[in-house]
Amino acid sequence: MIETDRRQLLGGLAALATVTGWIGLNGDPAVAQDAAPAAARAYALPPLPYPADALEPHIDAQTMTLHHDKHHAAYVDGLNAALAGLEQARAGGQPSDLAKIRDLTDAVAFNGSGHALHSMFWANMKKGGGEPKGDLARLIGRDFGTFAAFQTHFSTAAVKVQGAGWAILAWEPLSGRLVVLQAEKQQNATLFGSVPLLACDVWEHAYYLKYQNKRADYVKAWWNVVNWDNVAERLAAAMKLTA
Ligand code: MN3
Repeated sequence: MIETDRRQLLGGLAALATVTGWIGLNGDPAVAQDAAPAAARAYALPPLPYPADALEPHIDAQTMTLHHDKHHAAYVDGLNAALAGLEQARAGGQPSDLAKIRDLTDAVAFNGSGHALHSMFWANMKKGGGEPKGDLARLIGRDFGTFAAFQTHFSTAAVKVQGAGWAILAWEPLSGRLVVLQAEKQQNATLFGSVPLLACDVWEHAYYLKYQNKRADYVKAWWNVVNWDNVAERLAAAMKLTA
């Protein structure tokens, strides 16, 4: 399988990661690794799917390199550390061994959501941008009125995230519709069951070097690098889920 196809497949799997849990660890579904020791099931940082300067001038190469190599890597490391901590605590066998369960569980949610969202974020972008087509365009029109109305809704959600977080377009399988969510930090204010399709990172680390405090300018520029084909692939996979 050529590398591009493999990445597209992994991108599709990543779309399902939040609803199925242990998927896309090193690219293999968890079912194939049931017998592996915990260390072999550790999460790994996926490579950027394009050169760091691919999204210039909208997102600069230095920001991309730091964002991926330092920030995303830290979420992967934090997730693995938290899971190792839980494993060690369970091995003690006593409730007292789990005294730090709140911190550890919070670390799984924060770092795990950070890893999932960043993995999707890289795949959500490409040089050239464009406009949604097909089912994605039709459902955006159905659920938001027009593409322009959706863009305004999503952009405002992104700009208005309190502190650090994300704007997210997600498929909500209970009602079978698209929704715009905000995530504070990586994991708060989410909607369980929904499948993220497109996310805009509005942590300052995503834009401060080029845009300083002007988050709205970054969000406006970000639309130029949305990979709508990737979003459409995620939607097709998510729509196969039943509530
Ligand atoms: Mn980030």
